[in-house]
Amino acid sequence: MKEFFIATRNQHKAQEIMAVLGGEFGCRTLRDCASAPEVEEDADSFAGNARKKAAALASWLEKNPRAADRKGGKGGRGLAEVYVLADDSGLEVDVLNGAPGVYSARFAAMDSGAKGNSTDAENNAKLLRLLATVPAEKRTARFRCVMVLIRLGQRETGPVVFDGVCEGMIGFEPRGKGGFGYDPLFMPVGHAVSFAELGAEVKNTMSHRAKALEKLKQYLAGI
Ligand code: ITT
Repeated sequence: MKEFFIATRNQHKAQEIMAVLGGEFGCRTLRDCASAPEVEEDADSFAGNARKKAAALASWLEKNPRAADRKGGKGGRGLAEVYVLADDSGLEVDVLNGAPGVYSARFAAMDSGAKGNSTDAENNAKLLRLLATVPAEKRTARFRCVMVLIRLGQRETGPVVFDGVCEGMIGFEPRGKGGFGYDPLFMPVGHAVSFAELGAEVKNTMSHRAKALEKLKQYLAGI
C-alpha cells in the first residue's frame, strides 16, 4: 500500500484529501508528527507555497525515517513507498483582483498584522464587508488548489505538481454547516447553494481539491 504523509495541519483539508483518495492509500498528517518543522508560507503563488511545504516535510522525514515507516524501520519498506503530499489552496475573487488568493488563510489578520491564520468567521466577515455593494453578477470567484507530490527515497524524479480549479460565486451571507473556510459563502457553478450546504460528499465530486486529486490518482496509476 502506498503511504501518504500529508503536509497539513488543517484537519478539514486532510479529511477531504483522504476521502477523495479512498481507502487504498494509507494517510498520515503533520498532526501525527508533532516535531516536524513549521513552514513560513511566504511564496507569491500556491505552487510556491505547496513546494515549500512538501520539501520541508520530505527533508524532515528523510532525516527522521522512523517517523515515515509504520514498521519503525524493522523489516519495513523503507522510504520508497512513502509520498509527501502538500496542498496550498485558496479563494480568488474577480472583483478583488484575485484576493484573498495566497492570503486566504490569514485574510482578516492582514489588517491587524496579527500572526498566524484568522478564524473562518473573521475571513468570511471581511470578504462580505469588501463585497457589500457588489451585485450578484460581479461576485464571480474560484477556489484554486495546487498539490505537490514528492516520493521519498526517489528525489531524483523531482516533485510532481497537480492543480484544480472550481468556479463559482460569492453569496451574500454565510449558509450551511458543512466544510470549512469560505465554504459557507461559495456557491459552485450550477448550484444555487453553498459548498457548506451541499456537504462533503457532493463537494468532493467537484471541488478544486478533488480535481487536483483526480490528476494525482491518474499519475499514480500510470507509474
Ligand atoms: P496548511 O497550510 O497546514 O495545509 P492552511 O489552512 O493554512 O493549512 P493554506 O495555507 O493552503 O492552508 O490556506 C488555505 C485557505 O484557503 C484555508 O484556510 C481556507 O481559508 C481557504 N480554502 C482552501 N480550500 C478551501 C475549501 O475547500 N473550502 C473553503 N475554504 C478553502
